[in-house]
Parts: sequence; structure tokens; C-alpha cells
Amino acid sequence: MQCVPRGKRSNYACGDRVFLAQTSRHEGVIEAADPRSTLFVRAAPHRQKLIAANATQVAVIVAGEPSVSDELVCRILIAAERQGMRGIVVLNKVDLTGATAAAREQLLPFRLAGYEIIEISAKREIAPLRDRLAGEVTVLIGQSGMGKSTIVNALVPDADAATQEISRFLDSGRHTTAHARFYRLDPASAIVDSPGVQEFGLAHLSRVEIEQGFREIAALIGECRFRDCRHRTEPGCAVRAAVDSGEVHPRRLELLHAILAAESGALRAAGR
Ligand SMILES: Nc1nc2c(ncn2[C@@H]2O[C@H](COP(=O)(O)OP(=O)(O)OP(=O)(O)O)[C@@H](O)[C@H]2O)c(=O)[nH]1
Ligand SMILES: [Mg+2]
Ligand SMILES: [Zn+2]
Repeated sequence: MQCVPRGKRSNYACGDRVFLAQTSRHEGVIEAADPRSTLFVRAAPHRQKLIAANATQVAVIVAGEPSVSDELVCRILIAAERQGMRGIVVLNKVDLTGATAAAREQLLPFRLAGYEIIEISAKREIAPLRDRLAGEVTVLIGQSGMGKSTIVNALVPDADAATQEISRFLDSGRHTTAHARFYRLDPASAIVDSPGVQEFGLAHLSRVEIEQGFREIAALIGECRFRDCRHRTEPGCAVRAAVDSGEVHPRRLELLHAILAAESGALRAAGR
């Protein structure tokens, strides 16, 4: 049904459970929404973007091509877990063997940190992902062209979600999927297809929340000698020691520093 919200300031997300008043056979007005169990958002300093409501799991879709931004993957995983959803990584297009090897290598720091990485080919072998969707509401998110909508089509036979060759959307500069969309798999499971993201702001999180988003680093922070340790050159830094001993992958600490530096404007503005 095609529905519009009542009032200009209402802000609903894909996956919201709403009450609506039917105005005609195929149209209605959204009156209110049920309280949400989770809300998946990204945020620039003065702009919050709702991605999905009531999801239980976020699957970051990556592939050998186009090339992967591991910082983007990292940001999405931080936001998902902070907002109460499990974060998993899906490496799609494993039929492209050469490009896949490089992507697999790039994901190694996440594997070492304990994230689950599921390998599939939406075009040939979707079963490993299907198994992980049972009983969950899973948001598919990632850069444009990674194959989110192709995965939807493989899982939902009559979905008919639009997909597009990478070269074409690079030329047009447009993402193929324009709006998030909810697809039911069975009474207990659903997936949400979402538009490609190029950036994923964490302006809604504090410095500590961002640090806590690095699960293997979070466990060590209390052991640094200084309470305000930035894990750079401070003596007695437990995080650096773990990097030196090979327990924490150096790329993960690099990503923590890069994300905190990039978000520092937002953190300052919010006094965090
Ligand atoms: N070789 C190969 N190509 C794939 C696979 N999955 C998707 N593709 C191709 O990747 C391209 C992009 O796929 P889409 O599903 O449109 O990507 P998307 O992530 O939905 O992109 P946006 O909607 O722009 O965010 C299409 O040409 C697909 O056919 C796969 O498993 N193997
Ligand atoms: Mg798409
Ligand atoms: Zn430290």
C-alpha cells in the first residue's frame, strides 16, 4: 500500500511497524509506529539518516570488485553493534577468484577480531548466507555494486530488484537501489535491501563508543597505564603491546585512529 505519514516531522524507517488509516483501496496515512527494538542509523554532524528499524542483524556486503573500503566496513560494524544488532561480513562474488583473493586478504584483520565472514556468490552459491538469515531481520548494506540487490533476487524469487553492471552506475554516478526495501523470507525472517553507501558517519557516537566498537581493542583499554591513553606513543599502552605481540592486527589500530580523527570535528561539536 502506498502510504504517507501524517504530519511533516514524522520520520519512519524501513522495517517500522505502523498503524495506518486506509484512505482508498491502495492508499493510506501512517498514524503512528510501534516502539522500535533497534534503529540502524548513520549520522553526519547535523543530519541523521535512518536506514532500518527493528532489524536484528546487519550484513556488510563486500566483493573483490569494486574495491572495498575497509574503513567503511569498520564503521558499519561499529554502528550496528552499538545499536544492538549483530554485525557480519559477507564476501560476495567469490566466483571472481583473482579479485576475491585480494578482498579476503583485506578482511583478515576483521576475521582476527572475531567477526564472522561468510563467502558466497549471489550468482552461483547463496546457501551459506541463507543459513545465517533464519529467524533474523537482516539489513544488507555496503558500497554500490557489491551485489546487495542480486543477493535479494537470489533469496526472494519474485523480488525482481533492479541490479546494474558496475561500469554503468560508475558512468551515471547513481546507485541502482534508491530506497530501502523490506522483503519477507518466511514468517520469522526478512531481509532489507538498501541503497549503496559511500560514507557512513558516526557523529551520533562518542569517542568511547567508537573505541568500544573495536571489540578486541575494547577489552584492553582498561589496562593502559593512562586513563586518557590514545594508544599512540604513551608508555604502558596495552593496545600497542597487543599489536606488537600480534594479538591485535595493526590495521585495526590504524582504523581506530583514522575514524577518531575523521570524526573529531563531530566529537568536539558535541563536547564528547
Ligand atoms: N560475478 C558476479 N557478479 C555479481 C555477483 N553478485 C552481483 N554481481 C554483479 O554486480 C553488479 C552489481 O550488482 P547489484 O546487485 O546491482 O549491486 P548493489 O550492491 O545492489 O548496488 P546498489 O544498489 O547501487 O547499492 C551486477 O552487475 C551484478 O550482476 C556475483 O556473485 N558474481
Ligand atoms: Mg541495489
Ligand atoms: Zn593505550
